Amino acid sequence: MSNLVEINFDGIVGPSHNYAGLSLGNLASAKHGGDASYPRAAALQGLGKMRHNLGLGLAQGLLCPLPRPNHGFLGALGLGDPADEAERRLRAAAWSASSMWTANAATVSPAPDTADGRCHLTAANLVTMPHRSQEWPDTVRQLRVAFADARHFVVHDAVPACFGDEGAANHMRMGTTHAAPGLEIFVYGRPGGAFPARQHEQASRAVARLHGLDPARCLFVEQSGEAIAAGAFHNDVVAVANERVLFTHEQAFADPEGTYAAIRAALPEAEIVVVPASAVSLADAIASYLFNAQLLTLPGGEMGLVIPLEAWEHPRVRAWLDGMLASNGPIRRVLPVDVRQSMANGGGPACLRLRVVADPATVDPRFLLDEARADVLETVIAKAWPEQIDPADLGRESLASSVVAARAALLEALGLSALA
Ligand code: SUG
Repeated sequence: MSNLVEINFDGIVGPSHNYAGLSLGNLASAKHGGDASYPRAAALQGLGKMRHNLGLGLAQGLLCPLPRPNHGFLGALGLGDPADEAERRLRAAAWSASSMWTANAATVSPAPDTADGRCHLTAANLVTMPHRSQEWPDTVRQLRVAFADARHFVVHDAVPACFGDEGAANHMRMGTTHAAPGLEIFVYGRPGGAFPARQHEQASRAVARLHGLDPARCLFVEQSGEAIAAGAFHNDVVAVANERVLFTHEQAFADPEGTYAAIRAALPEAEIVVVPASAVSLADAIASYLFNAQLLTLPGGEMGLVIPLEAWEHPRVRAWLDGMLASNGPIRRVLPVDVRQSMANGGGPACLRLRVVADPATVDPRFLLDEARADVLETVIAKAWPEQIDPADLGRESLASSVVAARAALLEALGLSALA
């Protein structure tokens, strides 16, 4: 009997975590570009979130950092001299730990949704941002180890680079339960605004075809231009769904009423919780990352919202959350977590995880977390992760060797040295 549950695969924050200000349209990345970063603290915060969710009784997975600095990327760009300031951003790109945001690793269609009854994953090409465009070949390699059982999983290469794809951050799945056939909602942006629209409609349509989805259970929805212009570089900064609930800002979609109507037509049980701009403006939503939350079905059946501390501490967001909890809505618990190091680069609790509905027994167990494995990770991170990185350190040989050694120690501790 298969036991389909939602497993959240969090990216372990890599040892080269730094603030290089690389993501145009991501306000936090721009604001913190040039700051010192604290990779050890960042990875421990991420691990703390994983332990938090494990403690709620939920299945928890992990994905490992990718090899950095990426010498292949540097070499292909002809970059050699670490002293050349003009090339600073490109060099920083080769050091980016951005694969920690595994919501961008792939788009996932669980087995109940697909024509062949297997769970399909398509790696995201992430072509809009140079530092992210180098992720997918290594991501695919890792996904093919974690989800190697071909009876249950299919891992696809990224779609062609002419169509930008940012993975699950622009994809929502709704249904009566995780194990029931779902409605898959793909959210794309239209270019031409102040900031790049990273998700191309044709990438979403290609993923839906590759996964063998039923067109009657797919929606392709345009993200609102004003949300992108306000800093919602991914849809998961302004909306999140879980089972029958959609939790969204009223300005998330280009046609909000049409979107809600289409969802209700496909899923009559849908409950749509809309946060009005009069209570929480788009600017407040993006500064606090209220929607970059993990909306989770807890073992008791009620839903909990794992939000960043920044949202809990924001007065207008807190007022709205207090009102929501006092009402009789479907979200019964609010659970704040500290992921401040990731937040300063625009990555909240939801960015740090890739959702896969699957039977945990079909996943390579080295990618599943329990308390004992969390202890092992904590020991390796505390010992091997650099404490601090100043942007000027990027390119230094001594830092490169400690970053490489730290990742190697992690892979060894997990029995995953083949990924080195
Ligand atoms: O792609 N930040 C990431 C944040 C990704 C958030 N993911 C989701 N919303 N699902 C990005 O913009 C910043 C890197 C820097 O500036 O150093 C960065 O890549």
